[in-house]
This record gives sequence, structure tokens and C-alpha cells, in this order.
Amino acid sequence: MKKVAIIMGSDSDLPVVRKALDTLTGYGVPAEMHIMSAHRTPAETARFAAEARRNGFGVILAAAGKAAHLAGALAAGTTLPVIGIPMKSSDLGGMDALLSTVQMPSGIPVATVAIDGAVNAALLAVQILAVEDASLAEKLDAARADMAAAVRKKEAALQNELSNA
Ligand code: RP5
Repeated sequence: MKKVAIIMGSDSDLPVVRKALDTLTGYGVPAEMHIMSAHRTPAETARFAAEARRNGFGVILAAAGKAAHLAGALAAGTTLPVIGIPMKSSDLGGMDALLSTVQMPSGIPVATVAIDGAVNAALLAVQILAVEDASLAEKLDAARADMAAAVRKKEAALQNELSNA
């Protein structure tokens, strides 16, 4: 199976980004996590992107805050799918990072999830790998069935409470 790269701009992103690693691990998807910055370590970032495909990666997650260029900088150096995670690491509540990540000019796409959306970024990576992996697709279906069952249980509990009120 292809690996997923989880790249973050700073160790201050780690508490949120760790949820992506946990999600991938839960699906048995191999992942590597690294700190790299489009601004502070541009050479390492460019090298990582250029070598990612031959190093066995299938998807790259890129988490960054403020003037968040990490996802775009990685996407510029590879045709692997790159998923940007805008981080809520500034006084602007992550809107700065969201717009910096999502507003890529035509030609170099970055799939962008919600502010601090590390779990959905990981799930999207699993879904991309599941295009060619039936057992991963089965795990995704099972997780969605569990999610639906949990909602139905809560609905039943609510209706039960209301009818006894
Ligand atoms: C971004 O700037 C990082 O991704 C982080 O979200 C934000 C702040 O970084 P630190 O100043 O905490 O290292 O590059």
C-alpha cells in the first residue's frame, strides 16, 4: 500500500495534526509525519515533494497556519494529490490559512479541508487510496455504517426522552 505523508509547518501544529496520524493508523494505512516549512525550510520542502512519488507516497497532507503556503509549495513539486489542512494558529482564527490554502491558481490544485480538519484530511487520503484497494473501501463502509448506527441510537434516545416528558 502507498504511504501517506503528513507534513506540518511547525511543531505548534502537532496537537491537531496528530489526529490525522491516529485516523490513518486506525485504517492500517502507513504514514510518516514531518515538520517542514514553505518559508523556513523551503529547500527541504521542495526536495520532499520532488521525491515523494518514488519514495512510496500516494497522498500528501499539508497542515499550516497563517500565510499558509505549505500545501501549495508541496503541490508545486509533485503530481500526487495534496490535501491542505488550514490551521487555527493565528489571531484571525484560521481564516487566513483557509484562504491561503484554498485559493490556488488554476494548474496546481490543493484539496482543502476545514480549519483544523485533520480527521477529514486523513479520511480523504484513505478514500483516495481505497480507489484501488477493496479492503480499505470495506473499512470505510463499515465506519460509515457505525456512524449511522450511532446517530440512530441518539435519535431513538431523544424520542424516548421526549415521549416520557
Ligand atoms: C505556520 O505558522 C505553522 O504551520 C504554524 O501553524 C504557524 C505558527 O508557527 P510557529 O510560529 O508556532 O512555529 O508556518
